[in-house]
Amino acid sequence: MGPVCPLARLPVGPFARYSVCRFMIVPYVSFNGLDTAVGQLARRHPLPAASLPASRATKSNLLRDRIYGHTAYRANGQTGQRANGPTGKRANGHTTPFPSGIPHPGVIDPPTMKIALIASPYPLEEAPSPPLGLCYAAAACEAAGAQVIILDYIVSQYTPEKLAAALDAFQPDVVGTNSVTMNFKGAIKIMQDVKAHRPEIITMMGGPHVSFDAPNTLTRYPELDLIVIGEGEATLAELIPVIQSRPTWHDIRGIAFRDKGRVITTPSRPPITDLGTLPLPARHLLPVSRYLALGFPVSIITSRGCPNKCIFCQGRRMVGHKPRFRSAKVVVDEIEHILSYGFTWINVADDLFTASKRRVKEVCDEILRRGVKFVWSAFARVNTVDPEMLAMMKAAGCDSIGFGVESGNQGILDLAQKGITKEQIQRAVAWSKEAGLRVHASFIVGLPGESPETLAETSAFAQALDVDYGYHLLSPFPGTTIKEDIHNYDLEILTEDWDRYDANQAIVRSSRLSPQQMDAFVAALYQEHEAKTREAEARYQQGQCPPEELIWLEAGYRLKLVFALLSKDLIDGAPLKTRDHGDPAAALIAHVLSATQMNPSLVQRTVSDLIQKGYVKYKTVPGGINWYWTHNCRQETFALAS
Ligand code: B12
Ligand code: SF4
Repeated sequence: MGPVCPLARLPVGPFARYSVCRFMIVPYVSFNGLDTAVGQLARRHPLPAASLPASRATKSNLLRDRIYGHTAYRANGQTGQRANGPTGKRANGHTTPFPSGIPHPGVIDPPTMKIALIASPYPLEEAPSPPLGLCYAAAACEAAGAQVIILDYIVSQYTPEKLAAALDAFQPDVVGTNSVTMNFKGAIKIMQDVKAHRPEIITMMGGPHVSFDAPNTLTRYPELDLIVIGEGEATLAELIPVIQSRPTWHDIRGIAFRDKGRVITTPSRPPITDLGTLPLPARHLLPVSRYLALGFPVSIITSRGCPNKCIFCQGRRMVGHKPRFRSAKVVVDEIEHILSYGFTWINVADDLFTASKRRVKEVCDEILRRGVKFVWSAFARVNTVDPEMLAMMKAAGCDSIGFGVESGNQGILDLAQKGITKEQIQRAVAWSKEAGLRVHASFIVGLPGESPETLAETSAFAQALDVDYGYHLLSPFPGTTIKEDIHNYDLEILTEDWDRYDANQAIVRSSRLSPQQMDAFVAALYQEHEAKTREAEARYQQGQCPPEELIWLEAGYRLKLVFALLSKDLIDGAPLKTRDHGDPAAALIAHVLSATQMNPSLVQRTVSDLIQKGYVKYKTVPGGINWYWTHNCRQETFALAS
């Protein structure tokens, strides 16, 4: 499998970009024609042909805080309960506060520690989906006895004012966030806003970017108190109970912080050996309805670790070289848990799901034994699959598989220590097709050895594979071999502006290739597609699209519209007046239409669909109505224990 999680070129304008994310198979458009793609999303989220009646606002006695604008709430605080998961047991799936096997000095009981975790924004082009690592971190904090909320600014608008209101309402002791490199600057800005508003709050970060840039980050950003390096659960289990006593930080492995102006990095922590001891990711804290409305698949991790040594990969450094597997039972328990929220599409995002054939068989058998019906995709390495494995996956509901192919030039594959051959790529693709799987291939442009000739070779190879494919541009992330040993590779890194580390623009140059040449190569692939998109859009405007094309176009427009509703807080606005429109749904539709200026029929059908599915509801307030996003299918609003 391969990183630079490349990909993700999503249709946005409506389909300026297309995608095959190495880490998630997202709605994409086949480069071989207009026939697919976003249509994949469309089939899962068909738009109704006509508008549906608005659902009634349900009675709520919750005190609403302005956290997601209007949709997060303080409630059940009187009881001091923690939020329960759908099973009624502890939300993390454990009946005891501590997963066994993780060292921990104690829990905070009764829970007095309050932790707000922030999901930092990133763009639609990167396929926003429930933040898995943050949910694992949240579950670990809950297991340590803290009261936790997630403030999700991936699917709601971030403003410092909203943050301040949320902090005032919840009064957290600790605020944490994470980021990849490309959205680090946005994430650290939020930490700065936290400190500016309430200097007494302890701020912390985790995740792949800061794990490999900790001293630099702490030196440059005094507003950040502490960084959790690498895998977070075991560290958080020890840290959270003592986090307010700074001298004890020296004794916690796997963190970095400042002490008297010096950055201290404590000894590293070995990987967690038994993943079965971990609490389930705390998805009950997420604004699930918003993610359902958006419609991307939910990621699950069934294992951690990868023995390979691809030089561009940061993931392998995060998770260690030894694959560690969760049991098939626990994996399918989590799958059922995810499906119980209404999701129907899961992305198995392991670094190397196909590392063990026996294990793949166990997971597939367990899915089939329980009769769990859902569609899923997975990433794989071409030299770890065989026809039998692929057939098992298909039988268990897998419909697509993503391969990190990286290059069509064998010399580049070897230099990148990818450990695969072109023959293995061709064979794996052929087997996958025979098994009935849709295949996605992800390439990296700008690896060591790249030249105009190798680019031409890659282009020909990619086309000959006859699969959906996409290019990403090399992004030498902190912690990767390629960044650390850049001088060995005839490459020069042109910027440390982390905003530009999105793998969608060239930020390296070699003696044989300029960044402009790399960008032009990638752009050429998309230009052809953009031309086709423009033609389709013209037909759409004239009402002349064939049915498949219409589905495809509308899925892209719907995605844009829903993301606008979320990221601009268009639903959670000021109270709407109904008197001019008669009914609440009409008032909302009129409001969205005027805010987005999008096609009236599409707006009407999309908004009606969101209402009909219960993702948005309204309540009557003096002078009008308030529309809001529900929390999930069980909890209309998000209850915070106080
Ligand atoms: C699944 C995945 C995705 C999925 C789903 C992400 C999601 N919704 O959660 C999708 C496809 C959407 C995706 C998209 C992208 N991804 Co991605 N992705 C991954 C992958 C394979 C697994 C991540 C994961 O969930 N791991 C499991 C959890 C448990 O681990 P974790 O996230 O690291 O979290 C742990 C710790 O970091 C820590 N922690 C996490 N959060 C917090 C917060 C606090 C406060 C604390 C204390 C601790 C803490 O505790 C957690 C539990 O141990 C990784 C590879 C990898 N192995 O890391 C790449 C990876 C993270 N992705 C990467 C990239 C680049 C991207 C994209 C930019 C795509 C692109 N253009 O290339 C986008 C950006 C989207 C975004 N902002 O996240 C890079 C990041 C490199 C970097 N430094 O930027 C990685 C490392 C792959 C690589 N290239 O090596 N990705
Ligand atoms: S090291 Fe492993 S996870 Fe990283 S790209 Fe290579 S095979 Fe994939």
